[in-house]
Amino acid sequence: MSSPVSGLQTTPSHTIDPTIRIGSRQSQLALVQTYWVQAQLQKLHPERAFEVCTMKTQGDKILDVALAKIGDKGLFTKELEVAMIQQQTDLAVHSLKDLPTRLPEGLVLGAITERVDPADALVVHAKHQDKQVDTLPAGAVVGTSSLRRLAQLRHHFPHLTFKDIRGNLNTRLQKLDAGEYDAIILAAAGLQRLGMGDRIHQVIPADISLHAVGQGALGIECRAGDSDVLSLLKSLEHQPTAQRCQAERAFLRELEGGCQVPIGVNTHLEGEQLVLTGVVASLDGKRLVKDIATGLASEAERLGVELAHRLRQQGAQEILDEIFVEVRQGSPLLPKE
Ligand code: DPM
Repeated sequence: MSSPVSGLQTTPSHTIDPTIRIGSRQSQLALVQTYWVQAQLQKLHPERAFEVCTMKTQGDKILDVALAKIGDKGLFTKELEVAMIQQQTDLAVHSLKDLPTRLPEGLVLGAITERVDPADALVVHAKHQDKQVDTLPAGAVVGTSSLRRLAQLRHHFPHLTFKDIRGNLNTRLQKLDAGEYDAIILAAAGLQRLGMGDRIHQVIPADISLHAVGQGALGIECRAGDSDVLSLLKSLEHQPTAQRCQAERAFLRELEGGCQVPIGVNTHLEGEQLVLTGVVASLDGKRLVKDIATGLASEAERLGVELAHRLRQQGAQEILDEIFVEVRQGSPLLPKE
């Protein structure tokens, strides 16, 4: 075999970069987040073109079944992932907390954006304007479909009643205002991103409820081998958020928790150190194991795994195994439908 003739340029001297196609769910919150990512990319890479392609996920279609019952492996992400694998889109913007900790073969997290407030927020009916989460009356109906919120709140306030709530933010707020619930719990981040931060009545303190893994941050997923998109996304990565979320996701992955489990976290950075708090609680709120691990932020993954092992030694696995059965059998401890 002869080698190629030296000096001959085989790549075309002029290639046109293709438009980058961004996949998104169609919900108002998803679109706000996706258009934000598109605008950031456009600003940082003005020579490139970015286009948004919207699609419905399974989670958007099944609105009448309690979240805890449908299982959660990629409920809000799968269709977006299939589109990337089939080359119909190039990246997908997710609320990081909706993105499973194990991604399909061939896809990676290309960037984690700067986190906004990851806390949960209490939104109350007008008649409870003078109340806080700890002063809601016995029997007050709290709307949530999150087992994490339910288990932690039940632990502190066993006199509250929990009722399932689904639908987008506007629908939920309407149901609350119509009197179906006394209060609802929502992520502060979602309300703020939709310009409804004024509905936040109380930011729930971390000692009452730890937030979900990845809450308040966006995760941008793309094909593992797509070096063009990976390098574009690098410009959106917020390193401190990414380190915190790596620890949180490693913690959840190690406990083999899906999106719908009573597992909560909190993280903060102290110089080079990362502090990770994690909790696992039973549905009746009676058992709650919680611990803190501190280590180098550069070893975030390891820290998450370490904390998971520690909680397991304290009984977290038994609690999680029990919940798995309770969810499958439709336990009366689940939020009422
Ligand atoms: C996940 C949960 C919820 C969403 C479970 C949890 C809340 C479900 C509910 C994994 N995804 O938090 O324990 O209470 O009915 C979701 C929201 C956001 C992303 C809305 C919310 C916005 C905040 C963010 C739904 N996914 O939590 O109120 O981007 O972090």
